[in-house]
Amino acid sequence: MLRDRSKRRSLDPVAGNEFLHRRSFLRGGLAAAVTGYSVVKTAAAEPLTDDPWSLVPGAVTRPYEQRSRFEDQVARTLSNPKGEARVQNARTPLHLLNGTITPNGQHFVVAQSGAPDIDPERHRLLIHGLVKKPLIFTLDALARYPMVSRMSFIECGGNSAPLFSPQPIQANVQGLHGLVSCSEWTGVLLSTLLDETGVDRQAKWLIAEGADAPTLTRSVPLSKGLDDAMIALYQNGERLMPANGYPMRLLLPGWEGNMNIKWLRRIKLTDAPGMTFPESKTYAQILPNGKAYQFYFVEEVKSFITQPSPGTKMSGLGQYEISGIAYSGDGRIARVMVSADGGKTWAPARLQQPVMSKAFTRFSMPWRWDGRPAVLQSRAWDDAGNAQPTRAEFVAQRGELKTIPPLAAFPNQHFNGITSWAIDEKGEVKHVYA
Ligand SMILES: Nc1nc2c(c(=O)[nH]1)N[C@H]1C(S)=C(S)[C@@H](COP(=O)(O)O)O[C@H]1N2
Ligand SMILES: [Mo]
Repeated sequence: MLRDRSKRRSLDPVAGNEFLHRRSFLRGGLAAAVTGYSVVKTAAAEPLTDDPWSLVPGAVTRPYEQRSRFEDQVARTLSNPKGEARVQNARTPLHLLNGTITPNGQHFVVAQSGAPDIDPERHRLLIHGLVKKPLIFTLDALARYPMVSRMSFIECGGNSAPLFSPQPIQANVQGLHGLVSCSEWTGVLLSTLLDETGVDRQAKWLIAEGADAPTLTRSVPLSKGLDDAMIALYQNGERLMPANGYPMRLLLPGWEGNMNIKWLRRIKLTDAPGMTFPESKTYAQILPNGKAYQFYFVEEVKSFITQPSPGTKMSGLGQYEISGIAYSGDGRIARVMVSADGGKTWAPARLQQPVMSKAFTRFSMPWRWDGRPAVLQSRAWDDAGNAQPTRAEFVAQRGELKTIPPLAAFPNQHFNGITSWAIDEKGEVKHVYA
C-alpha cells in the first residue's frame, strides 16, 4: 500500500529542534531511515557468549532485598556527611532515577536535628485546642480508621534555590533540584480524626508539632486540614523511613515541605496562626517591593529535564530520549513543552500516564543530537491554568541574589522558573541561564 505524503512528512524531525515524532518509532527502522545515526550495533558483530554468572547458582534471596552492588553510586548527597549536629539535608539523585516514584532509601531529607529514634508503642498523637473533645491516638488506634493511599510529591520550599544566584551555579540535578521526591503515602485523613474530635466553630488554623528535639511547629489553615491532609503511616507500602517521620507524619499534598511535620505528636486547633519561629523567620522573606512573603503554601508548577543533564556526558551523535519530571501543588500537569534551541521553538512532550494531581509526572521527547551546541529546556502548565515562568520572569517578581553564596546557604524559597542545560560540541552538559 502506498503511503500518502502527509504521513511520510511526520517522520521528519520538528524544524529547528531536531525533535522526532514518536510515531516514527512505532513504524521501526527509525535509526537508519530518519536520524542517520544508529545507537546500536548489528547483532552479527557481537554474538552472545556465556558469562561466568550464567554458569553457577545465583545468590540466596535475603529477607529484605538490597539492590545490585553495581548501583552503589546512585545515592543521596549529604550536607553534613560526618554527622555534624545542625540542619541535615540529603538530596535525591533525580538524574539517576526514572519513573515517578522515589525509592524510600532515596527520598530527600531535611531534618533540623536528625531523626529521633521513636518507639512506636510509646508514641502518641494528641489533637486538642478548639475541638469538642481532645483525643490521644496510639498507632494501634489509628490503624482501625479507614485508610487512604495517594501519590504525592514533597518539596522543600528551599529546593532549586541555587537558581536565585546571579550566575548559573554548576551543579547537577541532584544539587540544584534534589530536595523533592514523590511517594505513595498511606494513612488516615486528618478530616476523619477531626470528625471524631469535633471542631469548634472558632477554629481557623491548626498548629502541628513534631516530636524531634527542635519540635518544629507550623500553622496550617484548617481548610487544608479538612481537605486532603493525611496522617501518613506508610511510604511506598512500608512504614515510613525514620528520617521521613516514622512512625507518623503530616502530609499536606502540594504544600511546602516544612509544613509536612514529621514525627507528628500534636495538632492544636486555634483561631489564628501561631506565628512560630520557623514561619516568622526562616519561611518569611522580603520581596524586591519590600513586602514580606509569608504564608505561601503551594509548591508552584515546575519541571526540569533529568536526562540528559549536567554530569551525564553525551555518548555520541544520534538518537536520545529527553526525559524529566513535572509537578504542581495546584493540581495535575496539563502540558509540558520542551525546547532544544534555548526556547526559540517548542514541541509538546509525551506525559507518562496516569497523570495524578500533586504528584510527579514523567515527560519525554525523542531527540536527535546532531553534534551542534543545543540548549535544552522544559516548561510545564497545570490544570489550574498556571504556567511555569521563565527564569527572567521569575526573578523580576521574586528577586535574585547580588552575590553567589555557597550552594547550601540560599535563604530564598520557591524557585520554579525554567532550567536550561547547554550541550556543547564535545557533549558536555552545563547549567546556563537562557
Ligand atoms: N518535626 C519535623 N518535621 C519536619 C522537619 C523537621 O526538621 N522536623 N523538616 C521539615 C522540612 S524543612 C521539610 S522540607 C520536610 C522534608 O520532608 P522529608 O525529610 O521527609 O523529605 O519535612 C519537614 N518536617
Ligand atoms: Mo524544607
